[in-house]
Amino acid sequence: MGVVITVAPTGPIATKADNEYLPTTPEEIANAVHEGYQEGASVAHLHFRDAEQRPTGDLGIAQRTMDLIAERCPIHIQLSTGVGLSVPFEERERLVELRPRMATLNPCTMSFGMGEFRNPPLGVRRLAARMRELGVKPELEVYDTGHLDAVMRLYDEDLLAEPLQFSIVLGVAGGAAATADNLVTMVKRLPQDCVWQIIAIGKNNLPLTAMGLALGGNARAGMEDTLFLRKGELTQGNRPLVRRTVELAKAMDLSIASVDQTEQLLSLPR
Ligand code: KMH
Ligand code: ZN
Repeated sequence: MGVVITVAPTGPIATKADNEYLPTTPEEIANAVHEGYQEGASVAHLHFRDAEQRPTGDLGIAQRTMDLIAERCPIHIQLSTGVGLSVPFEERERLVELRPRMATLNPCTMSFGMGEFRNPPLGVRRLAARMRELGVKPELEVYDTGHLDAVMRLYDEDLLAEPLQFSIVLGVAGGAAATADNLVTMVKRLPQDCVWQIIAIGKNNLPLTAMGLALGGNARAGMEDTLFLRKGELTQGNRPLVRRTVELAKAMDLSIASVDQTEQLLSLPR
């Protein structure tokens, strides 16, 4: 039924000083998502910023952005509960109360560059249970093999409903490196009948996205994962990154999932 393309317009780290085209306000993020949708994305993975471009879990900013997106297109919303390294877990987890179709669930605390990404075991369990209660589908972000084991423990504790939906995140300093070998190792260890995509951070974004597609995964594109279109060339917004990923998939003779097909492919709760 096709490949699910996610647009991730803004992450937790970069600012406009790194790339002036990075969207940070609700309007800019909504416009970037709309452009991604026009290019073929059916899921929008969202982080938010305050007026000083700092990552925020502010529910008002999140709701306003979601409303602006809904005015523009019917793309499925996936909120990041990762939010940003400076935001306490207890603020991050509140975002699921807005009842997006999906939200990320990061199973483990880890180093993240020179910072710490705090995901305490009890908090992760509380968040997983709440997401199940609200019918918010978790996207399970695994940055190393041990994170896969941690997710399967949550599954054994009946905190996750099938089919499990994974993002294999490679290239974070603190997680596994963005190499072909690591991707294959992680893919081999995924449970049967799960849905997955590669999130390749930084300079190996393009080749690992291609590998993910070749191995049967979905794909994500956007300025959360890379600020460059190619070596030395900053991307002028999210549209070129999404367009390139869609072209890549089509060149591999894969079709692009529509919003309706994505709902089925990801088994999104009603
Ligand atoms: N940018 C990712 C590597 C999440 O969205 O839940 C980490 C992240 C997690 O932002
Ligand atoms: Zn994210």
